[in-house]
Amino acid sequence: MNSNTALLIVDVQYGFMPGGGLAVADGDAVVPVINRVASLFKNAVFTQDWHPANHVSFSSNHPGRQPFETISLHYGEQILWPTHCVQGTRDADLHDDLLVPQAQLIIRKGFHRDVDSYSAFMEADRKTSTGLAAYLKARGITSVYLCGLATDYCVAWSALDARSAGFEAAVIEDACRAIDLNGSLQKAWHAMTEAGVGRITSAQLLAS
Ligand code: VGL
Ligand code: ZN
Repeated sequence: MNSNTALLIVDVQYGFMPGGGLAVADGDAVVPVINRVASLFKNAVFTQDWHPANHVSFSSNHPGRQPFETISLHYGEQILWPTHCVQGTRDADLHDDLLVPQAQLIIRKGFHRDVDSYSAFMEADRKTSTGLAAYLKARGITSVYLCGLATDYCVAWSALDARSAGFEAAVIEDACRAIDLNGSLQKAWHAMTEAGVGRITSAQLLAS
């Protein structure tokens, strides 16, 4: 992979693994796939969902509400999630078996109590930048490949924002797993296809 391409490894954390706070089915299956493709990339960035315990996205912080219900917040609709990836807990740790020593940046997101952030680039208020686009541009990156968890939330939102910020973007589909809530996976792929996000497998990448 040439030096203007980066791998964006989204939220490969215990909270999204089987047994985690917001478990994604088969979430741990992405780890060996990511390790295989990562060796192709000179540049890699991790994201880490990093919530305070009183975060607005947790149903536990809204008395009478259940996980996966939706509420209306100042920036729009918010899905209420089970408590996950609380700062400093094991649930928030990146998976121990990830082997990507060339990654030099970890973007932590969802830190602000009142705003969620699925995307690695922009918080859910659509105003607060994480700084990732400027970082990538400063390093001459023009194209990003995405992998991790979950396909239909943090991977998809990051891929869409990568396109909005002017990057080429492609999702490595077998290096992701989805939550798939009320058709969210199909909706996410539709939106990504419309936005010009590519779709590739790890086998295609490794053979290229
Ligand atoms: C995610 C829901 C809430 C994700 C993070 O990583 O896709 N989904 N927080
Ligand atoms: Zn989260």
